[in-house]
Amino acid sequence: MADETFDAIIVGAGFAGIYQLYKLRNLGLKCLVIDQAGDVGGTWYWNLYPGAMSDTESYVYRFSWDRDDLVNYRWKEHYVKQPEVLAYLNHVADKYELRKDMRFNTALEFANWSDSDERWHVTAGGSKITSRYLVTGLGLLSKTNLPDIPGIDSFQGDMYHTAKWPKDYDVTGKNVAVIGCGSTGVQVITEIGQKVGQMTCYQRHPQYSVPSGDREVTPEDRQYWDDNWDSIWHQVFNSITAFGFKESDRSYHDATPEEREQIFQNAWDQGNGFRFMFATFNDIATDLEANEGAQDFIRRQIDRIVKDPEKAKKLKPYDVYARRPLCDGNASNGQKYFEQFNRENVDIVDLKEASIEQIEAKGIRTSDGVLHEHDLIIFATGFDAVEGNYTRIAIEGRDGLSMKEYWDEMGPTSYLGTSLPEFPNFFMISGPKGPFTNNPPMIEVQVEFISQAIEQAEKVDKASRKPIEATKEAEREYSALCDQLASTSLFWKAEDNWIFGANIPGKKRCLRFFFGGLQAYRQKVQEVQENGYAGFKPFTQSHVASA
Ligand code: NA7
Repeated sequence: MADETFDAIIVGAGFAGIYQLYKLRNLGLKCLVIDQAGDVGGTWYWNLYPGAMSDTESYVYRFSWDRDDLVNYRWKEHYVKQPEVLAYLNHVADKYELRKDMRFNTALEFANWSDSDERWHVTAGGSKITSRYLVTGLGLLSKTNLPDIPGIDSFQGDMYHTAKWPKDYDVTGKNVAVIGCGSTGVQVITEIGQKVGQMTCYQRHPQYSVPSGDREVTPEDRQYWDDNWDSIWHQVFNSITAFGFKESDRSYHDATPEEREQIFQNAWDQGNGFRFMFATFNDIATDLEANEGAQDFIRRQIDRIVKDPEKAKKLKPYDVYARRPLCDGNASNGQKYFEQFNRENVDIVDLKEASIEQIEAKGIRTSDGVLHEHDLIIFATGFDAVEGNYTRIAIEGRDGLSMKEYWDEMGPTSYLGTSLPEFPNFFMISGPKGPFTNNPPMIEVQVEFISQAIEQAEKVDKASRKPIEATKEAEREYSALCDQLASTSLFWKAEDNWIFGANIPGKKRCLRFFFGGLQAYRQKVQEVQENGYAGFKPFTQSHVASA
């Protein structure tokens, strides 16, 4: 049987795949989205754990391009929870009838570029398909990290990674272990503290978590947003983090001790981890003294909140505040993360004092000889982030070169976070060295760049058409730019940080993001376009005309 043919295959049906399909279909291309999940949603399809929410404020955790939805599609609170994000993405898929070009329960098994017919040859869900373009929207965080703990298979209770959480699983009354206190762990712990019988949190590094400040959307909030959508999105796309707040342009060193305290307090009261790190002062993430000021403030909040001094001691971080900033939501009783540890049924094990030695039939044995009995173990242990999603799939560029081989040699590089030399007509959304920002606006910028490049290539007549391919030189220069932008960041100093691949044994410790912010990234992309797609081999009509 002849292979099915498409103009573009898009892998992933989350924010990225949905918008990419919408854009490429509007160009008149015959597209197919494939996803191993059973429906749309991407990250939000899989992450069903209790407390799952976006820690970007809800009004900027959506698509900016559908103004009608911004005004007419309502959301309840200042932070969207997993069911609401999933419902929103389903709504967009329905509204634009996207599902007719989507195929679910269909994993990408193999993709290979052939120079002879200038097409991608793909095996997915057992079928063979080909396309001119291959675009991946695999998400930054989808390959789970399950630590290799001795005895893990002997546990007789239930055991779930948060990203593989069974729908409607009930934790009520259970004796629960939560391993990992990152973004996810903080959310789970906050949500289930009041429901479980007993909970022990196994913490390797204490966290600088800031409350989200979540609350219901009021008619005044709604009115404000509806009156200001243009300026809201203008600000987002011209900011660093794209979180909807104005980043501070003031140095910590230019403020008096009283002003610093007030500024930190205001940010803490208003809520949001990114706001606390980036809207207080402009040097928290780059200047150690400023960073220590922020650390000290958060430690004092922990001391103030947590009544048991022993628990407070374990919960207080002393390392640099330079991981992805965390923020915790409100449980249904209004309690936040650190307040959970005032509950009698919630305890904490400091793994630096007693590490996990093994998992046994009845629970977790720590190195001090104690067996902590549990009937549920929750692994909130994160992901093999960024390139982990790519290297598990066999995507081969020119001459059978796999992405894994390419990155084994080069490290997880790219040109603009979207393109790779030797991988013609291939684009990544949220690939390595993309901007470290709120995801939906960043996805929009990349999808629009990719769509415009494809539009230019499609204008060339078939006989003279050339594939779109980044040059090695451009990739090298762009990587050097990323390194330069990150060189002053304190993020390098944080241990086991997934942003540098340091949370997974054996992974290369190097930069995986563009730290210049969304505005600078947009400028870079615009420069590339204005200079005739500089850094790509010639592929547009004007290239053909001048050849
Ligand atoms: P993270 O942020 O990578 O956090 C994973 C947590 O799991 C973190 O606290 C780790 O400890 C802990 N961990 C990992 N392996 C182990 C082992 N072997 N033993 C004990 N503890 C362990 O993942 P999340 O899912 O929380 O968040 C990922 C992103 O998803 C987040 O940034 C958002 O963008 C959404 P550590 O602190 O490194 O010592």
